[in-house]
Amino acid sequence: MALFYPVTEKEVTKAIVGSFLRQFEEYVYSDVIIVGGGPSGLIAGMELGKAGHKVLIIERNNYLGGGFWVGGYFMNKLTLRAPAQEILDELDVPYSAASEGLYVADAPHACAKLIAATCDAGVKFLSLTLLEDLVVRENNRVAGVVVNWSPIAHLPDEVSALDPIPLEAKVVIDATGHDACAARMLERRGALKLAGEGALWIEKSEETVVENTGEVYPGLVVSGMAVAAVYGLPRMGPTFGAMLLSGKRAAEVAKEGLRN
Ligand code: 48F
Repeated sequence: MALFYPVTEKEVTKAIVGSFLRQFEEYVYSDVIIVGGGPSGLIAGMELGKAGHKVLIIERNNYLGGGFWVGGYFMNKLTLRAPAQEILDELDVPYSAASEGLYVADAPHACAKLIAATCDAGVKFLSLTLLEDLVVRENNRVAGVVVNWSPIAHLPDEVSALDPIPLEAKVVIDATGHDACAARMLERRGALKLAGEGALWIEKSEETVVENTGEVYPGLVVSGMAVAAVYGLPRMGPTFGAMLLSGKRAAEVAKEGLRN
């Protein structure tokens, strides 16, 4: 008597393909597409998903979490300044006080819980998927993303001539971190000018990144470190409170966009 139920290879492959394609077809149109599955993109997705919106996160890597797996250098401890530890409470992540107003958590624990909470909120993901361009339609409004298989970026030209495909959304959030990839697509066409990130200054960076999180172009919201790249704010370095608060703010701005 075998331990497992008898299922053959073709059934396993059919289950993967069928399940993926059904979801892919459903998500060719979403309320919100978030580009980048780092901390700010995940939090934004979690909030929008909890509010009942249909959300797709596009991530070029085969794993989610971006810079949230490691605190800084090679050390897997995250720091957050008050009041951002309240989000760790929401996610049920343990942490300790390092000094007044400064908290430390285990990065793998926090990252895993954030990914799980985003999944629990109903958000769907496309992995190994690279943002190649934006869909821009009537009234110069961003109306979706153009994506391709991300390994294509590392292939020689002769084999990388694969056409990408477009996906539509009512709102797109650029949560691609320091690269600000979606905003750069608009800069490439002269529609936006990016100031580029400034030198590191934690306090100034955290305040101004959260403050400036918002719609940077009709239909395009920037979140997380992409905000610093767009507005020329200082870089933040090894602390994460502003990523979480910026993601929350991006979700609020996106909700406003969905209402209009
Ligand atoms: O870099 P990332 O973690 O961005 P974030 O959410 O947080 C920044 C912090 O991690 C840290 C910091 C402050 O503490 O300075 O760096 O703003 O996550 C960005 C995600 O976007 C993906 C990338 O792989 C990462 O997971 N990404 C970047 N470009 C693309 C992309 C692209 N063109 N297409 C798809 N995904």
